[in-house]
Amino acid sequence: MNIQQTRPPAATPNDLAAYWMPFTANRAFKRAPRMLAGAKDMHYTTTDGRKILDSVAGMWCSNAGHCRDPINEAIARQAATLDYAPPFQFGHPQAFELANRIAALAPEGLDHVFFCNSGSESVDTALKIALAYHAVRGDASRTRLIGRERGYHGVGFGGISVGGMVNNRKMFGSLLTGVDHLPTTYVREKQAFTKGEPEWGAHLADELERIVGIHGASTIAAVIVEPMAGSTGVLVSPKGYLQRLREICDRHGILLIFDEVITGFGRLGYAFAAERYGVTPDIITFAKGITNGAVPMGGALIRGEIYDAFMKGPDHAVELFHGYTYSAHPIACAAGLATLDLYREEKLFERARDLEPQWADAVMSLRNEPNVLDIRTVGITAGIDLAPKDNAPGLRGMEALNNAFHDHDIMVRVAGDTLALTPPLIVSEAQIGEIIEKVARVIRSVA
Ligand code: PXG
Repeated sequence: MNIQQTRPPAATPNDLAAYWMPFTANRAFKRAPRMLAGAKDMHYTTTDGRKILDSVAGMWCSNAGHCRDPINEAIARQAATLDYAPPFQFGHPQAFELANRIAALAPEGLDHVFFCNSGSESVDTALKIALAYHAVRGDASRTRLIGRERGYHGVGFGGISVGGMVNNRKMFGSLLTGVDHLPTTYVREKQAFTKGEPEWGAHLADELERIVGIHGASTIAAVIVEPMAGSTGVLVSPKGYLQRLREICDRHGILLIFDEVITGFGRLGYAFAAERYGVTPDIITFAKGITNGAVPMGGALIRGEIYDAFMKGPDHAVELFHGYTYSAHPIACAAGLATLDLYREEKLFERARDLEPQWADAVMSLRNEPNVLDIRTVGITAGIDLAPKDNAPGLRGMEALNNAFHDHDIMVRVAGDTLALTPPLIVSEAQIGEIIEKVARVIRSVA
């Protein structure tokens, strides 16, 4: 080992210039960095040794809490045994085992898994499979994709095309052609301060009929929605909305894709939100929680009939021209298997379900804090809309994130002026109390 390898890493790099940080106010960050050095269970530690309560599971990822030994040990074992295996024309046992395990958690019928490395890739994968499915069946005029206003489906060109958050779209050209958007399901006047699914709004799914009326069902390949729109600030599906989308899709031969990158693996109290809502889509995308965030991984769960439609033609021929160098990476698969074991052993999905009423009550207790315009909750999530400061949308949110970290030892997420709370599912009742107390102080600090 040379000297460089044995030297302990500097606590804080002294030059922050080279790293162009993603989705970050780079200049503000580099003036006052929020630097993380370690993590365990419900807490991060900072480079200056403070303990920060994690109220967001990293970024909706670490549902079992941080640095869990069984996951770390599985990663280390796998790295020492099979570090990399080419996924095209070769396999390794953990990939098949993990696919089986994920399919077993999914609603009946969703029994094939395509692996990739992120939520964005999982969305591109789902959209491409939807288009190709219609093509292999001789229905190649079905090319139109339908997303939703305020939807977030990652940052690939497919994902930003069907996504509906303007800042993620407006700088990037004409995007995919042939995309339409459903309206958002969120209307504050009708839904403010709802715990769980709002009563009002199922009829907004009928907008899909209107879109069919404009373009013709024979041109539409798929509809993609998040069962709970997370990134835009926790927008909960109204009661009956997803059922209605399913019915309309069925009527017109349109595939329904649920983007469960956030809602998968327990966030709403079930393995997938599809189960909570009793609605089975044709494709589910997942990422984040599959490895507890410890190794990048994403994927798409596919209905058997879709898979079967591709399994035609000569035996030696590749059936789908799609895949990634790191699809089903052995270390990600090992982390995924250990993560699913942990979720099962600690009954974390059930735990989330049991905690939901208490969580919702606790979060709603913030409704009289200054500038709170709305609070939404579902599963172990919450969105808290704060009034924007005059002429400076997003400033109050950024100040809240910053004050939370520097002054109140808690990590929160913000989307504009909306705070999002999504703690690891191991959160204790006492820690829920601590989150609420700290967030109340944060909200007051930006009053
Ligand atoms: N789909 C959904 C529904 C997501 O929430 C992605 C796709 C993309 O995943 P990748 O792995 O490519 O980032 C996401 C990502 C937030 C936040 O603050 C949410 C996400 C990413 C970053 C921030 O809520 N979700």
